[in-house]
Amino acid sequence: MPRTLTYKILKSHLIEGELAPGNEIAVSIDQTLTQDATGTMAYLQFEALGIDRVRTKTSVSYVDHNTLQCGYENADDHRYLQSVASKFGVYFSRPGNGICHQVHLERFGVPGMTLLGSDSHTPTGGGIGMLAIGAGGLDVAVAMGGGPFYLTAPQVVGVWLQGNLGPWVSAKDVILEVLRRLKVKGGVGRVIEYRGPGVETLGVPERATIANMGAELGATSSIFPSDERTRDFMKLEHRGTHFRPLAADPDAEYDEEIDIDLSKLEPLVAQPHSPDSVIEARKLSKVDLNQVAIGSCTNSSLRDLELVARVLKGRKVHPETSVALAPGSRQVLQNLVATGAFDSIVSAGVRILESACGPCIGMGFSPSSGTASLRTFNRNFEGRSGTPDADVYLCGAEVAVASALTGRITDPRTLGRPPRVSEPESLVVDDSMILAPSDKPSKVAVVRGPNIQPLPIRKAMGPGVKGEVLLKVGDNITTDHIMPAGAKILPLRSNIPAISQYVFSAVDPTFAQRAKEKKGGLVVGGENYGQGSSREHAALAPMYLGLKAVLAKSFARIHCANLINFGIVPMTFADPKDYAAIAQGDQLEIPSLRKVLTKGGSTVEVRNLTKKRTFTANLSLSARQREILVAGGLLNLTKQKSAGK
Ligand code: MIC
Ligand code: SF4
Repeated sequence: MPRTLTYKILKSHLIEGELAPGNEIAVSIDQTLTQDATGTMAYLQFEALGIDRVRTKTSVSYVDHNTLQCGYENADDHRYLQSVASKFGVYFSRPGNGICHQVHLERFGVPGMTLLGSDSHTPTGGGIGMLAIGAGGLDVAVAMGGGPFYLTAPQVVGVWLQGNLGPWVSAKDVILEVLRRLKVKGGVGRVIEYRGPGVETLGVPERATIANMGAELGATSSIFPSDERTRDFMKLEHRGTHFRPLAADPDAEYDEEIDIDLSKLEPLVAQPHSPDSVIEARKLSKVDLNQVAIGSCTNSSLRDLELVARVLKGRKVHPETSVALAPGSRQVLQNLVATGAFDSIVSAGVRILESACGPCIGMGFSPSSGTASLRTFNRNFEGRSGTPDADVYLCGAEVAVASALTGRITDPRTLGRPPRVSEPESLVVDDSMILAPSDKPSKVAVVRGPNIQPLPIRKAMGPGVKGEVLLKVGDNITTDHIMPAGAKILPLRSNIPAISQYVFSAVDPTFAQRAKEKKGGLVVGGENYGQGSSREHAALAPMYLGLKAVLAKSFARIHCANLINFGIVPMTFADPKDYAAIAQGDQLEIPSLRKVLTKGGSTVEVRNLTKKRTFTANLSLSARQREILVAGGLLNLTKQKSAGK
């Protein structure tokens, strides 16, 4: 039977389940990655599993999010991560070495392998033909321990690319076009597979940009074939022996097909406050910019930054606009220095930031109040920049650099002929910031500073659920709404009691206090609840506050899995009209929830005691997920099983 590339890789890694869209399957994981903001929890969970060494082919721990050290917290985390990596067999990419996805692509990714990462942009690895998936830290911890990863076998969307990108049009415009068509929940339950003659016109960094931002579609992953361009990239990285060609069978069938003629695209921009609010750059020429930021795991490859440097050569950035640039990796930075491109960037008046996530996650460089910021990033959710009333626009390197010169959003085609950026003939490759794990693990002591607090664990589920609707929210609520990030809150990622004070703080600052006073309760959400990041803190911290269940119209994949992993029951409205009939403050009761879960029931009666009405909620859960919920979470279940109960 002809297969898509996605299903070829799934088949070669299948451990359990029937490989057909919609079924729960388990696959083996070859590689894992973690980053610091989700990694401390993932390694605490790994330690709790009681396994002495990782069992993957390669596991890497990156430090790229929490690099501002305005106190002991982040530095404590880094020391813990370095020591725990060394002890348990994990490579450690030191702070300053770059953003996990960029470095992983350069130094570790292998076509055809599976990669599970505790970050939603892990699918960047799809740029070299990996099946790379983002997940919560606990799922990654289990995979590090050699356990399988459970997922719903996806549908596969085939995106047929043809033609060549025109001058000043880039890979970012391809993914913005896909977002314009499919929207932020159009990829849920699906893998986006790129194919067609247009693929070979894109190099690996460009493919990685497209695969990266498939996360904004809610997709399980995105993937490109592995071909001669992949071979060139791997050779440049001195890893030619890891190359293998891979493609879908020519007559493979797709669940949906989309055609994109690259030559018809033009420079695009996503407007505030959603990555799918896409419009042509030329239509935004009246937007004055307080700042331009170039970087993030989406657009900070050597290709992008060489382009930026060539445009800036001999020019100055606009005096009213602050322009910052963060190279995706130290390798990118070293090569910019080697080619002289770095000089053009610095001479133009660009502020140079550390090679890390930085402003993408609100770690510095927040815009000034009520102004507009143009960023080559992937997310522009309200408040994520650190400035609640800022307008953040997203674009590729071409639009960003043109706008940096003029101080307003500018279609780069107005600059005349674009500079030529060809693939380099060789690269500076220096792995000295990647530390191999110890070969004497018993001698390594794990260092736990005061910022590393123990993991809270939930008790097994009671017979039913009763509680108040603590909050009712609308559609497309992001994990940035549920558990905000930024320079102030991120350093508390290893301290759940402390971070839980900020749950929903930007939506309703009284949430945490009320949840505690009421000893927990429920949250009601609209469509695509929990879109965005993989941060399990968006489940773990609400669990700590006593959240028992979330009733929504639909859920985003990773957040739904995280809720289950921490014993919070995700339920959907059988009739979306019932959403309207609930108000914040209503008392809900589901008396026999545990019984229904145990018996495999797919629906449950919910009583609204305040409104004196009853309605039906759906439980779309596998047998495994029900077991996890009844046990009060995956760690409890794993412990029970290993104790033979
Ligand atoms: C993000 O881009 O939102 C993050 C920060 O990288 C998150 C992970 C986190 O919250 O630590 C993600 O994308 O998963
Ligand atoms: Fe870092 Fe931003 Fe990429 Fe998340 S999206 S990994 S914060 S650069």
